[in-house]
Amino acid sequence: MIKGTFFCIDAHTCGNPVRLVTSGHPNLKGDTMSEKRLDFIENYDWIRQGLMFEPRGHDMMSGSFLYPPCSDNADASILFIETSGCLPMCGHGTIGTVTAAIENGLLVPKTTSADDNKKLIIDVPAGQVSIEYQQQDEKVTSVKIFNVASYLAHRDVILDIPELGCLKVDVSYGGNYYVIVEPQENFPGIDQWDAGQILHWSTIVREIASQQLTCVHPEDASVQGISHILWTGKSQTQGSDAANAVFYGDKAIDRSPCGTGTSARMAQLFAKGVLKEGDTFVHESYIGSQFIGKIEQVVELNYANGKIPAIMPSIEGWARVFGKNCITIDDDDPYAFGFVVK
Ligand code: PYC
Repeated sequence: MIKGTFFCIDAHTCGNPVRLVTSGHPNLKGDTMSEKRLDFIENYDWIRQGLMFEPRGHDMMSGSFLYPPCSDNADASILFIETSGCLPMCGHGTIGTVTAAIENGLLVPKTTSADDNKKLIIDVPAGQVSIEYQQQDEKVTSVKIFNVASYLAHRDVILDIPELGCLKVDVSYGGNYYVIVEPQENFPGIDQWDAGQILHWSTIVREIASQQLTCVHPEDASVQGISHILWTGKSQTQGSDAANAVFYGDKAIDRSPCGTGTSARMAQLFAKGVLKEGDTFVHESYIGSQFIGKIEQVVELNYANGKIPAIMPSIEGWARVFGKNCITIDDDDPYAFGFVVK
């Protein structure tokens, strides 16, 4: 028996996939995207598994559903799906979703003034983000996201990694929590490691960091846990300020510079005095594609009984749509809900 049929628009943002699901949405319970995300995880995760994992997806697959706005001021809401789960926020996913949705007439800005043209407000599980996009004829040429408040959660933590040695890391939030590893004695930099080494050590670093550290968002406890590892090293593309390789899921290295990772990295560099309000930060992916990051504003987040400094980052990038397809998830198929080859 067929469990679901899903029309999808396939795109990539600076090299990383975005599958925008345009029909077959489950009706989710909740008033906010944070509540709707929890309902999806509890009751509809089979849709994510079927659409993201092999044989319909692959290790890097990532996607989204557009929903009506949850807030009065918003144009739409996005639910993110990925091989790693349902992210609270995804930068490359937002850029790809906005590009595919605008180009296909699925999203039209509520233009109440001339200034609102090509601007959107989107509810996401991690909060609310604003968008400014550029368009030439029917093509969206760039999307800038004004992301959620980002902050350094743990500083200079030592992780003892068997067979590698100690690593000194930071943990920073940019919509997801990232362990950030800079070049040091036991890690020469991403330019010196191949993809196999990054994948191998990432799962171990994530497991040890998760045992040792607690990461819970101070304003929404449903946003928690270390899901991503951001390794840094020398850049290869002209104009880049820094390079990174973000690990997620079980076997993925982000092909884009990673929007939430770039936000987390800017928050870390701000907290360590390397970047300041107003600075731009061109961030390069493992394949050399670039996002332009900027520290738009410095703010404070409520934390326990006090306040901690945070930044309001923006990230700008591009996406290209390359296909449309109709995917069924049929109970009759032994691989209806996908598999991962380890
Ligand atoms: O762009 O935020 C991002 C992202 C998260 C995981 C993969 N990409």
